Amino acid sequence: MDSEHKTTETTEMKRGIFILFEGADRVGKSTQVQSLFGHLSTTLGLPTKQLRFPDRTTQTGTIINSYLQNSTQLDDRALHLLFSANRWESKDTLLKHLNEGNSLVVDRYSYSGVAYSAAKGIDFDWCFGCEKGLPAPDLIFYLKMDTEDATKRGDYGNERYEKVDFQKKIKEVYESKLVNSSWNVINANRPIEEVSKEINEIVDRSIKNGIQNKPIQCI
Ligand code: DGP
Repeated sequence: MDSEHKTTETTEMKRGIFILFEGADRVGKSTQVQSLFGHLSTTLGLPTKQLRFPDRTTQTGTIINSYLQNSTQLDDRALHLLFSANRWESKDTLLKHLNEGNSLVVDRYSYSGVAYSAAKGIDFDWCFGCEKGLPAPDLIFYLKMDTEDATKRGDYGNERYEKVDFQKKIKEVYESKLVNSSWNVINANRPIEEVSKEINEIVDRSIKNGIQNKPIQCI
């Protein structure tokens, strides 16, 4: 066989996986994001990045942060659009990371936007409309916990939305209108390690089943 026809072994680069954590405040999302990041990057050796929304470092994020800390008043719809813009301005970065083979573990995204605004009484479809076209997650973990148990956790009550009645409404929107059979509902009212183990197993199984082989979808 001449050199032109020699077969060369190539390893095709796979795109990254977009994994999202959603849920009301203080249900343990940040801890689980951190834990899954460790599992993907260290245990599985996959290039992985950790992101969170709102991204408080951008210009929209600065206004959002000021609102969340009760320093700025804003119309509810204007605020919704700002949160949505905060995600849209990351769209190209998200796609770049995924296409370059980096998996993403993301703390909150479009569904938080819809749940928190719809819980204020804003029309659900209007809220959802702003998110249409953003890259869709491959896997969504919804951390489920009784509102009373979440409120007992440290630091609760410092930011604008951390009020029991409002958190109950958010939970209600998630569970009646957003969570569907494609989401992974995780009982977060258990020891951290038990929750992480269940999440890791779901992720491992999804990778084994070729979750990265399908094209990136849009919301
Ligand atoms: P976190 O950094 O995850 O603690 O989020 C800050 C707060 O902002 C938290 O109460 C959840 C809320 N939040 C996150 N995303 C959105 C959004 O898109 N819209 C609204 N209204 N609130 C959001």
